[in-house]
Amino acid sequence: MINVIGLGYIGLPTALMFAAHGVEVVGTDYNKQLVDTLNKGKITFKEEGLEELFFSALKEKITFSHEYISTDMYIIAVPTPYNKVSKKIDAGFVTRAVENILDVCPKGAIVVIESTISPGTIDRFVRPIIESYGFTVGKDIHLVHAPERIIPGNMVYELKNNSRTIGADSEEIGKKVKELYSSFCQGEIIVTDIRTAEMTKVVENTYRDINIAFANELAKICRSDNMDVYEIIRIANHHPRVNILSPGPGVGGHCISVDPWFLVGDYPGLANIILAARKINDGMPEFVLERIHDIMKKEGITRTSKVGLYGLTYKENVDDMRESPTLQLLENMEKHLSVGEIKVYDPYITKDVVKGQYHDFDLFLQNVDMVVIMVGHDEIKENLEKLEGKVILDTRKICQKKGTYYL
Ligand code: SAJ
Repeated sequence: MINVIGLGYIGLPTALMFAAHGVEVVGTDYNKQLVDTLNKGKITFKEEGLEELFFSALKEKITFSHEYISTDMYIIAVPTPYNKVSKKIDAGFVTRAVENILDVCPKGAIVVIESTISPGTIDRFVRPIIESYGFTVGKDIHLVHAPERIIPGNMVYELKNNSRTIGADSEEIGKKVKELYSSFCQGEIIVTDIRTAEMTKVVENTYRDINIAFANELAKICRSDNMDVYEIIRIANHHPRVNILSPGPGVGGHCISVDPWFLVGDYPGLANIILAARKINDGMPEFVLERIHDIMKKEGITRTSKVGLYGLTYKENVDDMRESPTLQLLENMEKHLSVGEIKVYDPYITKDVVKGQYHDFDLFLQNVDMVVIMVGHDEIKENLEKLEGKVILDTRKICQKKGTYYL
């Protein structure tokens, strides 16, 4: 039996996947309301294929609780935010989960940490806790780091098909955990040591952040000298060894915009490209604001209230707003004391979260002259004809209509 700690974006699909493949699972979360919802047979967030997975898991052995149980295998999937000032990891959720496990687990238990952690987190924060309980790591408790790699929007597929990394102190434990994940994972499972696994995960997300920053910097260069960045990237990517990602309004989400900071925080003076990339990507919402300003002037739009931002989530077809470029843009506007007028709409966000928010696409469109496409949800892709007559700034390059403005 395994106890999965943390039933959020990673923990829930993982718990369900194990259960659907015959592993007995108890899913634990300190949020009682979330546990109640799951126990009532309702899913807690939208994700392609998650509901089906939920129902097949429910047919097998899975229960949800807000308590930790005594078993010999734990999987921790709790958040690992970073301290906004020091840029270092805040490992508080992970360490509290480990303490709660130590209160109930038998000797010999394996504790797998799936949450993304900066290199050295297990050495610095987790091993000392275990020792303070009088346990010996590697004998009484075994530690493993098996970082998740799934992408919101395609989680269920990727959970099954991606390859994975497992970092363990000994080959024997690594092998045991590999066998467990093999119950559903069809990708290659690579066993290594813990520090390598920690670093590899952060490196993967940092690679993507730097690549996106490069695309964003190219967008700015091309804008300044009247070149088409999309055409340039398209052609460059025909080179067999070039693969530049797409420019956009900024980088959101809880991973790519967060993990590179761990390296900046831990290796100041060494993490230079990484820091520059973070700054470029964090500066994109401001660049979009400048574009809006220029286009308004050019088109004779004098009131911000006639401008509408389409999309509040950090990317297309998900309901996740963490670190979203649109929220960053609105924050920037607030700094300039000019928030409140601009209109906002996102089909995935049904609650009121910002001022000037609409919940009906047509009504939103009726009230604006200019639409800024911040997120390329399918809804807008399938309804581009509704933008007829509007001034359009498309930060995602999804609209081919003549006269559309881009980054
Ligand atoms: N973005 C661009 N241009 C691009 C691609 C993305 O501007 O060409 C933006 C997106 O719009 C979004 C942000 O970057 O705002 C991040 O989105 P994403 O789809 O690239 O990644 P995430 O954050 O949803 O998921 C990532 C994935 N990591 C990698 O691809 C290396 C996923 O595999 C990880 O599991 C996840 O982070 C995580 O939890 O670490």
